[in-house]
Amino acid sequence: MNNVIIGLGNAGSQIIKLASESKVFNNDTFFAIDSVASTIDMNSINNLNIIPIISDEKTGSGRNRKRGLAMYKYHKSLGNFDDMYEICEESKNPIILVSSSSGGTGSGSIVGLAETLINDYELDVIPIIISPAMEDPDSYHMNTSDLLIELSQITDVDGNPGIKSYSIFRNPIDPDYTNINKAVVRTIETILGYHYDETDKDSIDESDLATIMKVPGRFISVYCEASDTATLKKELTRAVLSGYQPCWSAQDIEETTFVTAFSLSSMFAAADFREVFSDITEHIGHTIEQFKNIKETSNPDKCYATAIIAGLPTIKIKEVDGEFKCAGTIADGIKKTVRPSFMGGKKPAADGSKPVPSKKKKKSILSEFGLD
Ligand SMILES: Nc1nc2c(ncn2[C@@H]2O[C@H](COP(=O)(O)OP(=O)(O)OP(=O)(O)O)[C@@H](O)[C@H]2O)c(=O)[nH]1
Ligand SMILES: [Mg+2]
Repeated sequence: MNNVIIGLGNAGSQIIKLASESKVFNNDTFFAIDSVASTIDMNSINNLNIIPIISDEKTGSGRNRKRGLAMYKYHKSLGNFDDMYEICEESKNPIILVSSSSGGTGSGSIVGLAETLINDYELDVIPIIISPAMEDPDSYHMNTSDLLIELSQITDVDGNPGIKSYSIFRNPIDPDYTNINKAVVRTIETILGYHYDETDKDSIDESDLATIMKVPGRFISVYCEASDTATLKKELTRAVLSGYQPCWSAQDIEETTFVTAFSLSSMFAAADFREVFSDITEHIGHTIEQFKNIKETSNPDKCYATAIIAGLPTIKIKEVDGEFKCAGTIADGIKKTVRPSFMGGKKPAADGSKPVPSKKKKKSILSEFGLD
């Protein structure tokens, strides 16, 4: 059985496209669902399944989540997802869903898809949400709040919260998404178990990962590689404490029960293990479970590690005042001028001679509209 990974909207589709090009995945199935067929170039067509959800002549949802959800429902009613649902049913549980929160297509349709998979097919889903940079416009943040609320309201067939664990990335201000998209792909590889080498020392297996992924709340998951363990330690610490997945706060340390899974593959992994993760563990409080995978390798020039920290609270959202302060008219705040009476008199003739007063004053047409 293989995994199913589904990207929605532009951000979701771009990340899925990158994942489908990764050599790490093994026989997994990738779907990209977007309202713009051109999101994915034709070279990707062999690796991933593209499902366009275009409803009419207008492409995209223009950051309109309701429209994104409506397009999902419309295409669902046409049976356009039936093959995908069937593959999901036959695959490993959970199903990974990737979308940005800020747009319309992905942020709207992911709610409908998650609901369908959870309720109609009784599957688990793990949403990986790309949230906006703090500096992004208010509308991005409003869509994010609405998405997170809607996801939290999905219940399973027993009435329990439908989404148990999830991951949230925060986009950089710089719209070059190469690095964050790579980081998302590595997170998916890690939670699906692709970076744990077989070992006779401590090991993380599929059932351990299943346990970690059932821990309610947000998780942070990173994979790093380096040529030596000192550099690896720095990379890992940076990725966990100040990476694309927002870190927990000092207050969260008091209020959170952590579950961790750390893996290290290096020449002296057993001896180096504690040191490599020491900066991270310093920031972790009460831990109910710790999983480890320690693999000693024969390559002195390459080491790599993963860290999953689960059970975290959600991210701090930028709260936006939804009131739209509507602009006034074209002349808003501009006062009508009052002219001195001499400015309203007849202009001198072009040759400089004084105007000759007419004997009988003719009433101007404009006087009817208030002008003398
Ligand atoms: N990390 C990442 N973010 C992206 C990418 N493409 C767009 N974004 C961000 O995603 C947000 C917009 O979401 P999109 O995924 O483009 O929107 P959509 O789901 O296609 O919805 P529409 O509004 O209908 O186009 C913005 O914050 C973008 O900066 C990407 O490839 N990677
Ligand atoms: Mg789009």
